[in-house]
Amino acid sequence: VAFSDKQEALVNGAWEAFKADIPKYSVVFYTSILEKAPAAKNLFSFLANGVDPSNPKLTGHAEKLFGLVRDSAAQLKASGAVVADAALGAVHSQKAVTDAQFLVVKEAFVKTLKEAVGDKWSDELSGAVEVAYDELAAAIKKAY
Ligand code: HEM
Ligand code: ISQ
Repeated sequence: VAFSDKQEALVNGAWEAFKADIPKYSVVFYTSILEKAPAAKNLFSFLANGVDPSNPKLTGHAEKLFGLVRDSAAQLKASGAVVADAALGAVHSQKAVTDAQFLVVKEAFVKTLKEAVGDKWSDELSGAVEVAYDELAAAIKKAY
């Protein structure tokens, strides 16, 4: 998938907006996931006591996922393809993560960035972050 300098810059800008308040946006992210998929609570041990923004595991996992999508955009711009760690594929295949679950996380991810970016949100930005997420998800699933 071809990815332009502009698209990469848009994804980087969204990442910076998320990083400006990771606890706040982590709450938006997990709350959105749990609304659509309450069973996700059982997948992540750090959600056992609810969505607690002072739990470093909770924010750390969110930061890692958002950072990987940003890396995905950089890879797309550099080479037009995303390669995921074998370990990343292994974790998700072991947990038998489904396409439906990838979609729930994607929707929560886009919603969170929309809130973080505020009035700088655009169709072009939405499209760029969606492509970066979808290509990363495809790279993870390749390992199944
Ligand atoms: C673990 C990233 C989608 C469920 C991980 C880890 C990473 C990661 C980096 C291992 C390291 C860590 O624990 O921080 C991603 C990315 C995704 C994605 C980039 C999308 C592009 C999903 C989806 C689900 C899921 C859709 C299902 C709801 C899990 C589970 C673990 C995990 C259950 C193991 C957690 C644990 O027990 O520590 N993911 N993930 N992931 N992921 Fe994902
Ligand atoms: C999927 N994989 C790893 C970490 C995550 C954090 C929040 C939501 C989904 C995730």
